[in-house]
Amino acid sequence: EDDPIVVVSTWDFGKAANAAALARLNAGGTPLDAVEAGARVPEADPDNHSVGYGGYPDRDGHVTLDAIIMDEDGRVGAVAALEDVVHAISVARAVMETTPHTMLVGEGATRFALDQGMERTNLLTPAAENAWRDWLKTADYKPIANIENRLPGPPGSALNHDTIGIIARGADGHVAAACTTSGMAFKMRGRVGDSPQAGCGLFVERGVGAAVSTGVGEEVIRIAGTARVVASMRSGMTPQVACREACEHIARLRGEAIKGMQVGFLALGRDGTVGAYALMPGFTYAVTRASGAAEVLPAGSLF
Ligand code: SD4
Repeated sequence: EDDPIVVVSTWDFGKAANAAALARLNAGGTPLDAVEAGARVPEADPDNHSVGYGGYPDRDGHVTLDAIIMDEDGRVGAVAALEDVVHAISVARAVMETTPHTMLVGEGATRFALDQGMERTNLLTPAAENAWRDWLKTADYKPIANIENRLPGPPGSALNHDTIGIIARGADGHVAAACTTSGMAFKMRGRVGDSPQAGCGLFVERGVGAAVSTGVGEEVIRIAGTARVVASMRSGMTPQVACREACEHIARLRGEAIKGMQVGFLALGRDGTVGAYALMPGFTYAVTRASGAAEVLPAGSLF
């Protein structure tokens, strides 16, 4: 764990994102460059139905993206309910670097992205549109993360995807994080989840570390989940114990209401220690060290 360079991210598909992030670090990029490069991988992947291009739409058929990027100097930029632009994370970064604000939403966010020279793209792929039309037959919204797992496709197939949260630590020990998603499939129009909100989808604090979250955003927002995980680490908990504590708090607070819902936290401590925990089994995360050696690990779970 004394190797300062490490990239961690949520879910199996985080491995490809980590590789892109590590390549940026190795090419002299900052941790911010690295997490942006990593987040762009699933954003561009049409087979990932909960991030970027190919994401499942809201119930009115619009793909809307939420993303945030943050570093340990308290620099933060985010977009919510962004439409027609693939790389929400790069729009978030531009918000951080070129505006006096921390978040732009909806039409204003799209206009800003186009002004920045980004391309307008229809994000709704035929596969995602078909899934939406199928869903419309019942229009039964179950706010269950990994809702796409219940659609045809074996577990671990391209359908088995979710929001990405990614944390990178560079050679100098500095940390940055990013989180990007198309949110819960078939959400109400205008719904914004945890992902683009600082302290919910991610949080970074100098000298402490960082945390990211995935799963049913409403449950993360109720406890300002990643702000809590990082605060717990600040007061001495290991990343693993801090992630577990946040899950326990959700369970305590919500009882029966969270039955069948998934929330997962992933955290990186100051010393490079990685920890993760989830409400339900099935949450995995990818850890990539400087050598390029990558592993995908299952997180512990409360239930
Ligand atoms: C959200 N946390 O919008 C995200 C969803 C997610 O698809 O993690 N999965 O609530």
